Amino acid sequence: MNFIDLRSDTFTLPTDEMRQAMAAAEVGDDVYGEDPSINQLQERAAELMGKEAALFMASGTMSNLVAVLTHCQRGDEILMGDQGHMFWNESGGASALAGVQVRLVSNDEQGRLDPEEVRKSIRPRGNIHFPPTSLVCLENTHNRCSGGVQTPEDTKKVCDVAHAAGVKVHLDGARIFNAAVALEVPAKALTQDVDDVSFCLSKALSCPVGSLLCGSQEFIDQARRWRKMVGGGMRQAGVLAAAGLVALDTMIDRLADDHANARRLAQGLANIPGLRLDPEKMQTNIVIFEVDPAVTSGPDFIKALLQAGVKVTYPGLQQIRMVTHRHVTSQDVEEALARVARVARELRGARGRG
Ligand code: TLP
Repeated sequence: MNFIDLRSDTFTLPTDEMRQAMAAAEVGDDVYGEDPSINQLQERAAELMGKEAALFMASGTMSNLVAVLTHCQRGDEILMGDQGHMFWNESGGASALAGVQVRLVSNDEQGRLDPEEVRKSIRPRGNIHFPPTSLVCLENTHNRCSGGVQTPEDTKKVCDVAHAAGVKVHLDGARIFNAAVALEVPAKALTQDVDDVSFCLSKALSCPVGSLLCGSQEFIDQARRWRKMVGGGMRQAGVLAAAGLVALDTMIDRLADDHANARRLAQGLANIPGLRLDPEKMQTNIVIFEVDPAVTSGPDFIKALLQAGVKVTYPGLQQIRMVTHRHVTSQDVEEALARVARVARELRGARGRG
């Protein structure tokens, strides 16, 4: 069976050009700051994000954790969206390892936070009963909100509220380039108001490993120690940076193809009875839809799709997520739609008979 793998853009494989660059990479000991390829990638990342400095990390999860460790003290409170990846998918690292209390504010359908709710949720320092708020975490694009994008204005509104209260803002920009391509703005327009941003090389950009944390020089100097503490100080990591440099040159503009495929996928899914989504709301490469419980349960739908050769994941009980990426062609999208339509029809038919 030829599977169509829509589980995640993390499944993208390194290109031949990346593999060649990795083999030829100039390397050194990065714990000593002496890996030339890592240094080049960090400079490039900082420049792209409009920040003073950057630090290479093993993963997006490590970048987000190190950002929290760097900005916060134990016993602080941090605010994040109730659909945030840092809340749902990072094993509770902020609480378990950084010792902060996580307070949730609502994400709207696009993954945005309401600046007024953020303002009201911030707790000041100086009252011994309160954990003081030290950080607000944003996410762009927003994974659990169907890859929704936040404009520079959306981001600025939250940053203005946070900064007025002396609170820092971290942006989980794992897919920041998807947002930049969708909005047709440079990535740094989306990061100019936040204090730091993390972005990933190992998602739609096709690298095997890697994420960059970017911020002020002072922030990055402190983050370097936290990264060492959590075991993220790597030695000849330049072999990984070499792939990252190729990715930044060759993998960003093509994200528009993934977005077009996701739009087509969403439109097709919306026409299948028993599936619910609004294709107009899909902005980047993540499509999330609901399965009508009258048709079947989400987990059973996933099993049936797998048997039909379509791999997907589930962000919620009746929800299915499909992610387009470099290995999914427009023909794959049509084939996936045909398979999904067949599975849904068969399940509806079986229900009808039952
Ligand atoms: N997301 C993964 C899963 O964890 C859900 C995926 O397949 O989408 N921030 C965001 C917004 C992410 O989507 C992810 C990964 C991360 C951080 C964590 O990155 P890694 O996997 O490199 O630790």
